[in-house]
Amino acid sequence: MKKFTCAADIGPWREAVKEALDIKANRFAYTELGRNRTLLMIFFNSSLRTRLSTQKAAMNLGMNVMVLDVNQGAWKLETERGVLMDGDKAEHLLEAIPVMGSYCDLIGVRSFAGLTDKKADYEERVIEQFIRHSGRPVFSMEAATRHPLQSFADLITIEEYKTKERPKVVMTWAPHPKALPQAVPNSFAEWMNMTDYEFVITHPHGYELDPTFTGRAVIEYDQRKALEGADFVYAKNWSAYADPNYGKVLSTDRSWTVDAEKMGLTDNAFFMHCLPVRRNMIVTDDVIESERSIVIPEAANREISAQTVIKRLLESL
Ligand code: AN0
Ligand code: CP
Repeated sequence: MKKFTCAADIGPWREAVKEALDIKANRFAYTELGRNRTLLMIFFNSSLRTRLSTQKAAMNLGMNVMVLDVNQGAWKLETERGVLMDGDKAEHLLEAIPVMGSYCDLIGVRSFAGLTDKKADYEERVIEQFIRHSGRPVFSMEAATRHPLQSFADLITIEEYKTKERPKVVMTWAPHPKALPQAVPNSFAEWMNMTDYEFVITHPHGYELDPTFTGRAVIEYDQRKALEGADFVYAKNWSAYADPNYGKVLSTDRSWTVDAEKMGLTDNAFFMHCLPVRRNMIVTDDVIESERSIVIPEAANREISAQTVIKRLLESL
């Protein structure tokens, strides 16, 4: 594997999950693989899980790890070519990227959608420049349109907890006060569409995602109907994708919050969320604290998805 930015990069999903579960059972089996290799993690946005789980995964493989928070202590970076740099940005990504590449063997990048220029976001201009100019294998730690390390961890988690061959998985939009990217729901849909699970997406009108990602999913505007018989409920907020409202919050309607009454419509479903989650906006305290909530093991599997991906990237060096 030479890069990891989307579902296709992982190849056959069952093999990937099997490899991940083998790693989970023996996570120190490959401590020589990363010896004298350096991972550089670059964050343009905040993180708790991605930062810690990816660093831990690299350490499990014997790697050295460097972390750069671009917005804390580095020069402010210009990302667009052709700009007259007479403002507050002291350095261009086109110099910064090959310089960063010269200090490491692998690069992880977190760069969220700006949510103002849909074309720029969906062209993935930032991570694509890293792929083109760093000279190193690059993996996404959430880019503008996808969060594949999260989706891979989600898939591993569903495979661990499912009790039916083809579970019903329902991804539901839920309210949030701030505009969030579509990366997590796009990516979750992309990974679910690789499987043969029953997959339903529910959201209010106006929150339709890019059909390239939703693919074969059934779109159901009635949240209660969507939840009937669900085995997994995957809650997430996202801002509007469709024009002219790209990147906007259209509703904070709390009738979409996942609560115990709604979980009662499911087939005793497990509750999932990528975290961080705003309690009583996205999900009520009692649901996230219930015994059917698997948000903590889901987050723990981020170490496993990252280790599987970094292992494969190291093997390609
Ligand atoms: C981010 C998002 O929705 O993309 C990161 C989630 C992993 N969430 C927030 O910014 C709250
Ligand atoms: N789920 C996830 O990626 O969390 P962080 O934003 O804390 O990394």
